[in-house]
Amino acid sequence: MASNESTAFAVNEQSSHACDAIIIGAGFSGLYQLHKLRDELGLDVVVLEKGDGIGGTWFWNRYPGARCDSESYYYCYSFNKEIEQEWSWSERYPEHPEIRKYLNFVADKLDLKRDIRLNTEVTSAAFDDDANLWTVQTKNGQFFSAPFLITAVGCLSTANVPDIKGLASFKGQWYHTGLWPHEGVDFSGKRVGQIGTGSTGIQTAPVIAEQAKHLTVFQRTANYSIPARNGPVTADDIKHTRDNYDEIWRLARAGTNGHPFTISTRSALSVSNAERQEIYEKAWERGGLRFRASFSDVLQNVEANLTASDFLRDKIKTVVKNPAIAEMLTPRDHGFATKRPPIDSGYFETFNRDNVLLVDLKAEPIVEVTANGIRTTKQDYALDIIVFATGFDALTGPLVNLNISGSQGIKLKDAWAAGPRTYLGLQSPKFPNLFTITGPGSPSVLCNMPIAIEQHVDWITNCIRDMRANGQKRIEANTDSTEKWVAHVNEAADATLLPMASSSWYLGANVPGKPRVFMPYAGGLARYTSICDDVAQSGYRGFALS
Ligand code: NA7
Repeated sequence: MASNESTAFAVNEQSSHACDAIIIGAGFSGLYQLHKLRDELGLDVVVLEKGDGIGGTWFWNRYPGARCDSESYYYCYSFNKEIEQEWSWSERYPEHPEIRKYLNFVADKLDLKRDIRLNTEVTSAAFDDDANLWTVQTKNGQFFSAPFLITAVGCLSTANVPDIKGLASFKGQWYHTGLWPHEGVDFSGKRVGQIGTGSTGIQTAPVIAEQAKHLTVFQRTANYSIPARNGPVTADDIKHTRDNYDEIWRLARAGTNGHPFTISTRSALSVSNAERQEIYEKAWERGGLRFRASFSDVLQNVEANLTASDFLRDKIKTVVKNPAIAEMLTPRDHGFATKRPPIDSGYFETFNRDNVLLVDLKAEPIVEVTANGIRTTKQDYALDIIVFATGFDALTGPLVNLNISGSQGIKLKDAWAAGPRTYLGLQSPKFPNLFTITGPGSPSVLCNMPIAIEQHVDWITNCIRDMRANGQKRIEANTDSTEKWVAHVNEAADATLLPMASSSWYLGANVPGKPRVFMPYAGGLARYTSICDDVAQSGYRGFALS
């Protein structure tokens, strides 16, 4: 017994690693943060990554049809001209393997992999007040310590598998889209049940329907969707983008959502019905998230929102042949874009197929999963495979699950029990020297992510650079600045229609028991960036530095 204990201790001692900064996660955020701290500040940095490859969100989300809703030419880094000029995307919306290929290309080009530890899952992180040091423990028994801890864990990385009675008794296979098997799933000849019709469910249903014998879609909340109009990127597109990257990035940073297009300055209510219809029609034909930018007030004014919602509801009727099914698919309980708007490739058309059935869970809730399928209050559906497209414990889930204890041992899960409390989404009081890239309270998921990530990473890097230049060892968000920021996040959300959608994951409503708090900052990326810059220029107002 004694010898076992001493052996275990020796292993831990041997595997403990001290460095200047620890980054958790090797997706878009972790890779860029590593590059900035290591190659610009010259720090000794380690990235700890749970997966056996890099890619973050895109390492895990490999479900059929998984692709990004931002367009490829701007779903990428903007910090390196060579990468910009050397890389070319093949499709308007990048599919998951191509995004991983891109991130591997970047990592190889910048020689990042030598500082990334794969298969290294963080199980806890604790702050030592006396030494101003974070110590991180991993599942394989390693310890890492550093003055700075930076989470780059993504906002949508904790799978939400609903706790449905009887799931363990199911004789078939079940999968969550966010934890998809790398070898893929063979749907041929299978009866598949898909639960969930968010962005993921809307992407995957058409692909599963083509491959499976039969698909039953279990829908709790009907959703709006805009056609993606995906297609190949041409040589002319690539040349045009490469020639115009400076302007593309300027536009992306100047906007609300980090997309390089401007939101119209006209109200939807300022034009005639005919003109409005024509504008929506053009946006529908062009496809993608840009539809939302057709007018200035789609997300600000209920009447304006209704014009967009009605337009999209009518489109469902024109696509879906069976009027009863079209009605089931028509969202009636929330306005367009008050929940994250999906974009699709043939979603509504899928319900015209003979091998696809739609089940309305509001009319017949799921009672249980049986050995042979799903039982609702009305009937049994025999299934071979269940696909959970049921989303994520968004924003807070990935952070709370790291089991973080801050100053005086306070746990992040307790500090955030009533909802996340951050200053600028970057730090939380009592968690000194811990930075949360795209944390709750920042624009994060309301943006094209790489642009939001770069803004955060640049700010964090500059902050650490300034601290080192000034001989400061500790930075901690003040409680009063945090309370004011939380109030401002609520105020920014309330100035939009976003809080209207009571089942939105922006509010945490998709996870039973999670506090209902609007989590991302809805004041827009440009405004947010200028607030962060101003805070830094003022000598980090709202933070305590020592
Ligand atoms: P979402 O958008 O959270 O969608 C999850 C879907 O699953 C949604 O339709 C939910 O219905 C449904 N859901 C969740 N729990 C259940 C249970 N218990 N029973 C039935 N249906 C359920 O996740 P996605 O993965 O689609 O998208 C996440 C983001 O990834 C997306 O917004 C983009 O930013 C990229 P609900 O609407 O809650 O009634």
